[in-house]
Amino acid sequence: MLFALSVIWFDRVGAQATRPTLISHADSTRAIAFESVTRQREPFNTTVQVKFGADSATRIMLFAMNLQLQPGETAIAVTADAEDAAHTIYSLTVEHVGGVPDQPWASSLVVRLPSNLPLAGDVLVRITYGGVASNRVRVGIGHVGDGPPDDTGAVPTPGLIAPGPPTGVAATNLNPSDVQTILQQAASAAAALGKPVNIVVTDREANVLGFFAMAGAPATTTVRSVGTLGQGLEGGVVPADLAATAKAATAAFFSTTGNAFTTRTAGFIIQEHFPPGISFRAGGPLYGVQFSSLPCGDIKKPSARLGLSADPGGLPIYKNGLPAGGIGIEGDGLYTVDRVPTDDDQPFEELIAASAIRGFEAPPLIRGDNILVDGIRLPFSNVTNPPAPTTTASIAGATISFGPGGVPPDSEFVPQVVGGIAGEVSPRFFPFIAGTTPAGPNALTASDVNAIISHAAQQSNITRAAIRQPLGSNARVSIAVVDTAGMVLGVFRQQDAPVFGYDVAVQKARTAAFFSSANAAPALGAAGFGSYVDRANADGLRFDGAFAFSDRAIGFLHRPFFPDGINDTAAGPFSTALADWSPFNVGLQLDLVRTNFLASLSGPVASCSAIPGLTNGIQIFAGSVPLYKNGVLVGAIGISGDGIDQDDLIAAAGANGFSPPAEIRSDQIFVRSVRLPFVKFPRSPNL
Ligand SMILES: [Ca+2]
Ligand SMILES: [Ca+2]
Repeated sequence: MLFALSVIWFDRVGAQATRPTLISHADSTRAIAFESVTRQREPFNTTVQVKFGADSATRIMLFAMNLQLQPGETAIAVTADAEDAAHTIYSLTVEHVGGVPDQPWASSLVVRLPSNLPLAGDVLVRITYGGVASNRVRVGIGHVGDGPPDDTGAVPTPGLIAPGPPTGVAATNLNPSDVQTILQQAASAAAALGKPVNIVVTDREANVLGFFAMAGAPATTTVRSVGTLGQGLEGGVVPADLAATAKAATAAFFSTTGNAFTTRTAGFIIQEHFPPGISFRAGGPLYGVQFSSLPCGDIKKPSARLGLSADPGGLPIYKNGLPAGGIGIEGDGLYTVDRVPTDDDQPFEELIAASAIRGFEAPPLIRGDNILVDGIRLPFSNVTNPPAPTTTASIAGATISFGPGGVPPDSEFVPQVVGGIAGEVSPRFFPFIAGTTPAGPNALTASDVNAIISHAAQQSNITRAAIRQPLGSNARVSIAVVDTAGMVLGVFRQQDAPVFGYDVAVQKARTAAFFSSANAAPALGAAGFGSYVDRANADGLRFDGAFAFSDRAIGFLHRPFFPDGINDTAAGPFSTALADWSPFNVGLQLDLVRTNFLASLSGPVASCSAIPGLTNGIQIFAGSVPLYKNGVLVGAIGISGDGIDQDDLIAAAGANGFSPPAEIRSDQIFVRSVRLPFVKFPRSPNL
């Protein structure tokens, strides 16, 4: 399959022609190593969550130079061992030795970890071939770090070209035949129901892999839920294929190896109460996420086309238990959100989507309906076991998009370790850079940015995840740092963090930086949003740089109730009044991006917002704090991925040393006799 190829320098000093050399990272003796099936990076457990073979032992893939088996030899000719901190030597079984496509100088090895290997941190691993032992490289077992010291004189042994994970760099593990099967199953189900629909299959990152518009499928769909027709996006008509793509992308973006969510799940967590329809409950934990990954933004490319969707009929696709993408069905002419979660309605779009992914279902343990938030079970799909359609419909004319030879799209993300934590970065936002606004000695340096993101990642690595199975997993988030002008200084995505958080983390950071700056009120006024400033002023809020606003505070001011969730109160100053309100008519967040978002449906635009620094819009659920240096606002950190209280905690950990003075935090402000929040942490947050 695919290999991520990044050119790095190979120092041959110390490498002898006949001695096998295990490949390490360029700057350490840590092995380039992947779990052999899931392609996840260290740390490794000795058993795998998903059993693929006859036993559940973990296999890891290592890479070597100067290892060339003779004709007739098999993997048995190579042995391997590992030494732990107690200096106990464990024998590892070498199960496979193979080549690396296009890299004749390199070999790949699959070794099985013994079940009695302690989960106590690093071990030193070596291989032996023909009686000659290799160098020893570090592999994290249980966690990264600790373990025995490096061997005397050990140096990094990077390859000429470092092999990436063999499939981890593709944005899906689906192949063209899989996509054909899914489209076929969708069309057959739709034909059996007599409902011609638009069918879209995307990979994990919203690249369209398959599209089929059945004869007679509606070309458009109308945005409508509640509130006042004509306001916000209510009553807007949008292309149905974009709606189907948004639904597929939403399911794909929300789903990971630890949780599988659908557009029905999305609709459940964005409404004015959580759970929807229950009075005197605060807004949904992801209130506002529908306006992220927008086509007018600068972060998530490709976008979710219409932002994230809450219209049932978008389901995640899994292959071999791993997240592979999403399917979206649109054909009822209505793009909406389910306002009544209790009636077990089964719209035909959801029936068709469920039928389409037979054989590609999410593992039951991680489905949304096995995940509880604040004790509330999330919905997954109201159609769980669709029957096989009685007809087989033609999909002549369907588009299936793969590269030559059926190669799937590359992931935007490449592996990177930051602060000792395995994750991924986009080359667009890595290496981390220094801030330029403010200029001068207070600007965040690249080293500051690295420290902030590292500290956040290290906290996330020990934080109990809110929405991830099995219970006891650590959080996986995207971490973004911006300067006060909203320029992205770095984004780091932990391994398997949900993709939606990539755009949202930047939105959250930009929101905290913007509303904490002296520029906020003037910029809103100049862009035509003075009415929101006036409403905030009437509540005693200035947005003149005197106070530090987190996204939790801004979100609290952006609900159709104030305080959040308390019925029979007036809306917050940034929100639409409840009588007019809907998830498609929320107030300032949508108004900031509405014009450019609609324009972007017919062609590229430079930014979602007329306000500089809010290029991908703002976000209004918790998970960011502004950053200060010597008492001066220098930017913000935004976190998204694994529960909003967790996001707050991880943001605060990243901001440690760059926190606002306590007396200017938003929790020092009272609005209508209610104290604004700043951050809220989970109870017993650490594993
Ligand atoms: Ca629909
Ligand atoms: Ca319903």
